Amino acid sequence: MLSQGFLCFSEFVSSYGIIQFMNNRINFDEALALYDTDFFELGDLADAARQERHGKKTYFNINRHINPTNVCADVCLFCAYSATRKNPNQYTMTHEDILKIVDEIDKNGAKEVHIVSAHNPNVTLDWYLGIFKKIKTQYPHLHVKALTAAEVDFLSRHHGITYDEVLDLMVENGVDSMPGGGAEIFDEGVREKICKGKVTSDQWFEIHRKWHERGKKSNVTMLFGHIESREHRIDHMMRIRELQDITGGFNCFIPLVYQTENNYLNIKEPITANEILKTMAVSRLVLDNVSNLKAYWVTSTVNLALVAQEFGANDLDGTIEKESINSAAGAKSANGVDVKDFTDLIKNSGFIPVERDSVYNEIKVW
Ligand code: V47
Repeated sequence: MLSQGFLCFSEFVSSYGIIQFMNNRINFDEALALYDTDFFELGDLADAARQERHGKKTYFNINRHINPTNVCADVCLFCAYSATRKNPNQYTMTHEDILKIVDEIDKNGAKEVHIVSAHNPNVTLDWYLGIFKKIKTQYPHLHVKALTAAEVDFLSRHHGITYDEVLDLMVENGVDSMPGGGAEIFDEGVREKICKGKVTSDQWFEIHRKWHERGKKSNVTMLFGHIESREHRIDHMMRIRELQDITGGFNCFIPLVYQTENNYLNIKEPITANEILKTMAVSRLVLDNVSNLKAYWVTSTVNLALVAQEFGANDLDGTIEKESINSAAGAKSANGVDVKDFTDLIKNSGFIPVERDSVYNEIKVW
């Protein structure tokens, strides 16, 4: 019934009600039609779906991103972080450097450390994995979210071991969950243009499926606002929904807004706020089996992330403190936000700030 077009869609929603609408799983064409729906009507639908699951609660955590090296064997045109591209300042941290940061953030009350690196061919497998064991031994209460599927694929290729072996080593060394990076856009044609040679879409899903089969959770991202179309975004969401139906292992979907600076994609027109909010709303409605939708303020700005709470988002990531990948491409995020300011912003926008742990157990209502 929804596929009949925009007017019928509106009529359908008003005559059958939002809950009735939400009991129908949205197909590809219907998802595409949502983009042409009235902006505020779409927002209301996404908000109703959000409120049904989470009410007015907005989750965040006290975390820190660490990016231990920017030396990269892969070539992604959207990336400004990799030192092999436009960034001449190579760095590779030692385990001692990393532990020093972890010690600092632990003292500041962080509950999670998020560790994502470039694909560095000059360091050992133990450089990548041994750090997790050291963190877990010295700070057993910290949740370690680390290694994207792109890194897992790189380690497997570079060190001649299988995905299963890399994933087993991650578990052995204390990785608790996997971040959602490396997903970019799953459409193979777009991937060929923006990140040729990196982990393929099928491999990305294989790695996450194997991780979920180990009883572990992960996130999934989507890099949007570059050369992809709305159809590519919907295809991306549909592929996620399919694996989630099987494993239930994704905690959270994170649409990452493409940052335009210092990279080789040369996108002249940044995506509009309207299109960002519509994409948030559509993903809330399409991904009916992924509980959490993150408005990652580092790439969307804090202001738009706050508005996104009314377009389906129920999670604002965290205080972050420092981040290098998105800020290299122009995101104004390098120094994070203070927890008091962060929670005040959420409250003043009409939502309830709830500190969570990395797997969405509630820690404190602020
Ligand atoms: O995969 C790279 C993206 C990702 C640009 O799991 C860019 O909780 C925008 O995965 N503009 C890494 N984005 C970051 C990531 C992430 C971030 C926050 C939370 C979580 C989570 C994961 O950064 C990469 C890539 O898609 N990225 N360059 C750019 N120019």
